[in-house]
Amino acid sequence: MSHIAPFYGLDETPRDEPLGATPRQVRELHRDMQRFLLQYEFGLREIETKLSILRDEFLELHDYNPIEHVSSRVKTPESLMDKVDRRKLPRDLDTIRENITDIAGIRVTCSFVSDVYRLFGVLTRQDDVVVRTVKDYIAEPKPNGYQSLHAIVEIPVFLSSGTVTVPVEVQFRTIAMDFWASLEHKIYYKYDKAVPSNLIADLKEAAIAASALDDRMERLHRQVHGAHPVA
Ligand code: 0O2
Repeated sequence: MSHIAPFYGLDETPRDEPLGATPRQVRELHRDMQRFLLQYEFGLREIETKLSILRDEFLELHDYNPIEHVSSRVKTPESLMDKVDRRKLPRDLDTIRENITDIAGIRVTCSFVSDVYRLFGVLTRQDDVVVRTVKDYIAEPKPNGYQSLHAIVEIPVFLSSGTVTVPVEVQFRTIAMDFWASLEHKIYYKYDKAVPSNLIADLKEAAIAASALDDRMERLHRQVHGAHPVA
């Protein structure tokens, strides 16, 4: 078990017992957690750079930008610990590294569904990107209507101390899917996860409408510009 455990409540110490860490130990524990999370920050940067290069290349070659927006985040220590607790995992960094694969997350918003799959393809075909899992909630939306293409990819990060392989969760979705997911997320938290059944039904209908809009916009786009070039 990593020695960072007590400071972040990662050990088995009952919560009402004093932790008894000295200021120096506290500083060291902070540093260790920062270093742990920094590796995920570096993993994010690697994937962000790849996406940025792909976007610029598409623009140059095809005068077309398949990426509307990219956002990214590294989980905070608090949200990471919440997840560890929810999953009832032992509280040590090696277990966290092994089991929590969305510490680094990137969301890529595209205009059209075809761009989602095209970007997923060109990113995951790169030699240094290893696909660990894929969940295609576009082909099979979640029961609440949620749609997106999720992939956990592993990327090498080259440090002075050696190479580490970092998992990054990449979510690809369209603008319409993103709009829906962001509203659903707000509603979910407003009702503290107990969303009234009429709203659940409305949200499901809205997801179907968003999907129909995606189809329609893509058809319109193809009528005007033809099929997109395949990279
Ligand atoms: P955050 O803050 O966005 O990271 P797991 O993450 O493995 O415990 P699961 O369900 O197996 O859980 O993972 P999955 O299906 O790949 O979904 C994880 C992320 O997808 C979520 O992260 C959300 O970002 C998004 N997501 C999944 N389902 C929904 C949904 O129904 N509505 C919305 N709005 N977003 C969804 P986190 O960890 O919840 O939060």
